Amino acid sequence: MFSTKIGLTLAFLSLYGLSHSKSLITSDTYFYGWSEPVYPSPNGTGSGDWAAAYNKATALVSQMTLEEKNNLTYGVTVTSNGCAGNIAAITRLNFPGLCLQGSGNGVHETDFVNSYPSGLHIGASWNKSLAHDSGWHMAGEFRKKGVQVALGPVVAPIGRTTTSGRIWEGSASDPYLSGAVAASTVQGMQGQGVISSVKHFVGYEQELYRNPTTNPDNETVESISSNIDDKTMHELYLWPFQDALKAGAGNIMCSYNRVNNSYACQNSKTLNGLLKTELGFNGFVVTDWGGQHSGVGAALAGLDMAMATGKSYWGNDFTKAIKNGSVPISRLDDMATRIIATWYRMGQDESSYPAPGVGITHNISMPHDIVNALTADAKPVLFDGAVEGHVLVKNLDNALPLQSPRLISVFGYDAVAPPQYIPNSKLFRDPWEIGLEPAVFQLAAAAEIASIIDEPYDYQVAFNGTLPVGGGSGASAGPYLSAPLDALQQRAYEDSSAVMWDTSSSPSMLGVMQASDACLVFINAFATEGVDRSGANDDYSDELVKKVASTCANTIVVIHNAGLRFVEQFVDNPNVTAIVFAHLPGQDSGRAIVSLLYGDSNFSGKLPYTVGKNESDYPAFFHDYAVKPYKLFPQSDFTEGMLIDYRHFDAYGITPRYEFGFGLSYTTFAFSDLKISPVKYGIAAYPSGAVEQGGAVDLWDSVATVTATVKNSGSKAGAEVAQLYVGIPGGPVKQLRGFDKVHIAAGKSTKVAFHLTRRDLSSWNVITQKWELQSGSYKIYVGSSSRDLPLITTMKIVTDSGS
Ligand SMILES: *[C@@H]1O[C@H](CO)[C@@H](O)[C@H](O)[C@H]1NC(C)=O
Ligand SMILES: *[C@@H]1O[C@H](CO)[C@@H](O)[C@H](O)[C@H]1NC(C)=O
Ligand SMILES: *[C@@H]1O[C@H](CO)[C@@H](O)[C@H](O)[C@H]1NC(C)=O
Ligand SMILES: *[C@@H]1O[C@H](CO)[C@@H](O)[C@H](O)[C@H]1NC(C)=O
Ligand SMILES: *[C@@H]1O[C@H](CO)[C@@H](O)[C@H](O)[C@H]1NC(C)=O
Ligand SMILES: *[C@@H]1O[C@H](CO)[C@@H](O)[C@H](O)[C@H]1NC(C)=O
Ligand SMILES: *[C@@H]1O[C@H](CO)[C@@H](O)[C@H](O)[C@H]1NC(C)=O
Ligand SMILES: *[C@@H]1O[C@H](CO)[C@@H](O)[C@H](O)[C@H]1NC(C)=O
Ligand SMILES: *[C@@H]1O[C@H](CO)[C@@H](O)[C@H](O)[C@H]1NC(C)=O
Ligand SMILES: *[C@@H]1O[C@H](CO)[C@@H](O)[C@H](O)[C@H]1NC(C)=O
Ligand SMILES: CC(=O)N[C@H]1CO[C@H](CO)[C@@H](O)[C@@H]1O
Repeated sequence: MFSTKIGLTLAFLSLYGLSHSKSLITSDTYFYGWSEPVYPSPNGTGSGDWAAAYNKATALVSQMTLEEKNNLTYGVTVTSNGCAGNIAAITRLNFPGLCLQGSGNGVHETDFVNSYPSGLHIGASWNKSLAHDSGWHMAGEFRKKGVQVALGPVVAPIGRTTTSGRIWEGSASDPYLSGAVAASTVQGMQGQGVISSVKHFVGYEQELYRNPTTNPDNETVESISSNIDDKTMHELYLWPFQDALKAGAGNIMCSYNRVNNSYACQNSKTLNGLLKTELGFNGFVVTDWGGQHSGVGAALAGLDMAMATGKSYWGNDFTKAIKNGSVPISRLDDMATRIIATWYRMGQDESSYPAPGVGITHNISMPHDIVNALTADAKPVLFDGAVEGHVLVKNLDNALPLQSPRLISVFGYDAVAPPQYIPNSKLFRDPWEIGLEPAVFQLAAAAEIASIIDEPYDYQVAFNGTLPVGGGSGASAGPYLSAPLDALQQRAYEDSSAVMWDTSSSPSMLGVMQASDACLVFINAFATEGVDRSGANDDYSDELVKKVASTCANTIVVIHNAGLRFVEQFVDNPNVTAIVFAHLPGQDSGRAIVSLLYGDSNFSGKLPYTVGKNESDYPAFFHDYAVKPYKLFPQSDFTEGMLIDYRHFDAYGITPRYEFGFGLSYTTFAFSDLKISPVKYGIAAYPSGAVEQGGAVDLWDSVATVTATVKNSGSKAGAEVAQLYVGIPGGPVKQLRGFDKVHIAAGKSTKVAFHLTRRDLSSWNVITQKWELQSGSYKIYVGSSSRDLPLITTMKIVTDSGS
């Protein structure tokens, strides 16, 4: 039966001339998964609050010629701006064209814009308002620069592959947290009228083999295939996209990888099926840059726009495919309507919206052309955001906050500003574009090459200065960079205290001044697009910490980490009194850490991933490498299903070093008074509502409300992230299904409420192809982390199909 299905699929694929279909036919024996054909591509319906935009779009598209409609679907190269992608204008109809530009933490590769905390940093803040506000301010800058489509936020990779080079662009190794952050970010960004491109759809979990390569025999090696079962797809990988769609996202970027052996930008099951039918997507799908692998096949499978150019598959030739009937004209009409409707939906037709690319120059010799998008309004969010994403995991005998130290000593390459800093993002440009970049990015470029030709590499540290952001297309550089040592010196000036530093000696040459009240060691863990990390700790940095701790009894370690960083080499050392995961704070890095270290601000961040003790604690620590025996078709079987990160630690009884959701504060919190509202007896097991963007509307109906009291039981004001986990019958031990970050004054209490929706409490039923509430006992846990859950109870649900 399996092979019959494949045979049918293959017949279908070859009928439509999908690229690589020949390879599929000769190599089907090793399939872990195959991708079900879902055709035809559904028209955008304009459901819900998209109706008015669809009416306008239909009217405009009906006036377009074949060539005009076609021109909307592919990128063109322009010299008048430096946008990453451009859609040409249709001047006859007053459509000015579109500028597409990265990324999720600031406007990429341009001047006079801010560099916001990265996705992982926002994830560690567990603060939805912050996600919204930083999205809103950032998008204000995109808008001023004339960007219509901002390429972010990132929800894939989610962190299945622990060392993936792009984990830091997304917010959490958990679908619920990732989805909540993405939804708030989309609302913030689109509130400015900028189209948010939620990426990368779907199953994009490693950099190795993300794109086709050529092997030494000059054969094409296809992209990695993420082979994902249907239940895992819904409950883990699709989940955060669904939240972003519910929040109104106007654009989805399809990813480089294959899903079940079919390229994600021409996979009819994921695009036509999951995205456009099940989730009722009204906007348009754009390829990741260069991610198109067929013309007719991709169009029929649901792709709407090709970037950066349509040269290889669409372009003007696409009109021929329409004329000879390979692609129905209704598909092109739908592509054009989706694109134009999204443009109207965001109000980009208004004359106040800046012209495409007006402020994006790629010529640094033309400063007079540059639009200044900096405003004082963004400052509080840049600073709060930088503060809130720091996570304090060890604080022995209240080593922190520092108590009016007389002398502090500062160590580590990560404490200082880099030797070169060019605000127009040259510093953090794609690592393979070498030139003005400091050497670490050249090292990263070498790593990119090494990863393709299968040689060992070990470049996971940015040695040339503090790390405010990761590398690649998600990088951004602000107007300045507050480095930790600079901010510490400013503090010493204000406090009339002393600071000494040695940030360049190798560990063996380091000496500590005996009179130091505290020794701060700044290290980092670098990651960039294009390369997966070779591990989660490096010997040099570990040695640095150990050497300082060997002579300083109050050693405080700050790690700017673009993903998991192990701390096993020094965590138990009693002289290491405090450890901070500082993530990627953006341009206000230094002043934020100083505010925290000195207690002007309190730590309130929580880990958005699990810190284990060893590589073997994780189900997929390194990228998949399964080329042989498949040779030209690398495969990544997601056999762990739902069990990534804490779900895996729970399932296998592994004790983490620091669990998901963990983080200390300068005060303490106590939880009490758990209450659950009664659930209707005999509630329908399945949703029955209409499908609008985001899926069946009643998936978001509230089924139960859980409340609890959180008390600040310490002596300082602070903020706590109350977390709710649910054990769904038949599912993982527990899954995050609610969180609420609240400020509480010392000694005071506050009530937190979690509204559990039908979706929160359902499992994906692969037979009925619906979300299903389970009849049975649900476990409900509330507390301060995934392993500190003092409030536990059960909630019984009886559905109309159970008893
Ligand atoms: C991939 O294959 C698995 C196993 O056959 C199936 O459950 C899943 O629905 C497929 N997904 C896609 C997107 O084709
Ligand atoms: C899309 O709409 C057009 C025009 O109404 C129609 O001809 C076509 O059949 C529709 N396509 C689908 C898949 O429903
Ligand atoms: C379509 O785009 C091509 C390439 O940019 C351009 O030469 C042509 O004039 C455009 N056609 C129309 C009708 O706008
Ligand atoms: C969440 O972020 C917003 C916006 O930056 C900030 O005003 C608020 O204080 C933060 N909330 C908590 C509880 O930290
Ligand atoms: C590799 O293959 C391409 C096209 O298939 C060909 O143009 C090129 O000359 C080949 N290179 C070598 C080194 O054989
Ligand atoms: C129709 O045109 C497309 C694009 O030029 C081409 O790829 C395809 O082979 C053509 N099909 C037929 C049946 O002529
Ligand atoms: C950049 O602008 C300068 C000054 O107008 C000009 O001389 C130079 O040719 C431009 N460079 C590029 C790459 O366009
Ligand atoms: C960057 O750091 C490396 C390793 O320490 C060093 O070899 C290189 O000279 C540094 N580059 C710059 C520009 O400082
Ligand atoms: C801790 O620091 C003191 C110096 O203050 C040193 O004598 C001692 O050996 C250190 N302990 C460890 C475990 O390194
Ligand atoms: C994990 O365990 C192996 C085998 O004991 C060891 O070689 C490795 O260093 C450990 N990794 C870490 C991060 O401690
Ligand atoms: C954000 C917050 O709660 N900050 C408080 C941190 O604690 C100090 C006292 O140590 C308070 O003054 C801040 O208001």
